[in-house]
Amino acid sequence: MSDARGVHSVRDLTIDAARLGSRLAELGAIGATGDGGCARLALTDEDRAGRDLVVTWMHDLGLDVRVDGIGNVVATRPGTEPGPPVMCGSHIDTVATGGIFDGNLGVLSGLEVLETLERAGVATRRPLAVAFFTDEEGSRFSPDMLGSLVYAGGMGVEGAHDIVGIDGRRLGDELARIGYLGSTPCPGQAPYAYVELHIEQGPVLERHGEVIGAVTGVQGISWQELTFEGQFNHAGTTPMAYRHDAGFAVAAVAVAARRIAAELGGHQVATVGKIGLRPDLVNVVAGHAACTVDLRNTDEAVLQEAEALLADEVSCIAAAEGLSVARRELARFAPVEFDQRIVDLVESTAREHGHSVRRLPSGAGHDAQMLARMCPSGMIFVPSVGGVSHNPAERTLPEHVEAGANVLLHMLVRLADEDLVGR
Ligand code: HGY
Ligand code: MN
Ligand code: MN
Repeated sequence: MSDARGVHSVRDLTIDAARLGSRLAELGAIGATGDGGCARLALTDEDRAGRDLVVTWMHDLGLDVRVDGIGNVVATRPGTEPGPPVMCGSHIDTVATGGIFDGNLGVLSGLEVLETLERAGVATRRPLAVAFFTDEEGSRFSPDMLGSLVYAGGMGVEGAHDIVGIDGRRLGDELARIGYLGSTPCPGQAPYAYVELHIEQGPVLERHGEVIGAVTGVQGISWQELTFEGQFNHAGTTPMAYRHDAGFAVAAVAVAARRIAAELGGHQVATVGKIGLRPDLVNVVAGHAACTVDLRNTDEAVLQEAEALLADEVSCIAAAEGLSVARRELARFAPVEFDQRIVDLVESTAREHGHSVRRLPSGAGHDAQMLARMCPSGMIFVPSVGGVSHNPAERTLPEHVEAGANVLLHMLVRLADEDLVGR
């Protein structure tokens, strides 16, 4: 590590918390929802504006900025030696009730680390890269983690371009419309290692009073859309025994999903987050209804059991109400374990800097689970106030933001300078 003022000074190097905080606020103001949150669904005009702002900051820092065929943006600071970069990053697209930290923290902290090193005149052996990946949320275009999935070679870019969103728009057309249909080939270059800083989005760290989470892995994710077809009919004249009420079916699915999660217990979660009825009028029995079901578990076998139990329930509901039902898979990813050495490094770096640390799995999906297909990957969590996320009230204390970004700084430098034999 060549450092103008000696190796010891890098150990004491810290990020500029005020600069990071003001960038989180500035990016959070794009797509602001007026209640402290922001809405920047993937490939919308708001997403474009957020992308443009972050890319401007990347250019201002003199980074080599590349956009690939799915709109992923990777900005690289050269090392003193050639070779694959140590990469950090996350996403800057949000859900409709998004906060300003989910994803944004990892991208802006990575940018902050590179700026801190640049201003301190500290070079690293390996290049350092900070990335934001397209459509991590998957809310508009499923599956989630789509950009990093394509980056890692888990889906072809042409197939991804043909995905149709919940608003009927084609992903490739939207990518071109916002000017982020890039020319850098997919899959992307495999990094030397990948580290993602992210808010926990759950209550564990706060409940136990810890500051840093050494994330052991990501739980399995199963998203599906169920569409029921029944019979439109008059709400007043149709006797209950004569109805084929698709609206009743989606409500029954929500109740069944909740009951299955309770029966399986443990980490099992189930969510019916999206329901649509047609004609969606007070005095018409819904002849058409669609809903989504999000099932997750850290244990793949139990997740499959949850899927099977739900499938049985759906068949019974449809048969009893005289409905047809169609099922469409929206996302399906098995649980992922992170590289043990990276998890250990999160823990040791946190302790070296005096932070309490806990190992825990991630309940949310993350780009790191896709990068783990191509290089040693891991995540740093910081606490979410009240365990709340995907909510305008999403918040992480400034001192925890600073702690997480400094752990990221020292992990990236360590990985960028280690001897290959040391891996
Ligand atoms: O759904 C998730 O876990 C993430 O927010 N994409
Ligand atoms: Mn996220
Ligand atoms: Mn999210």
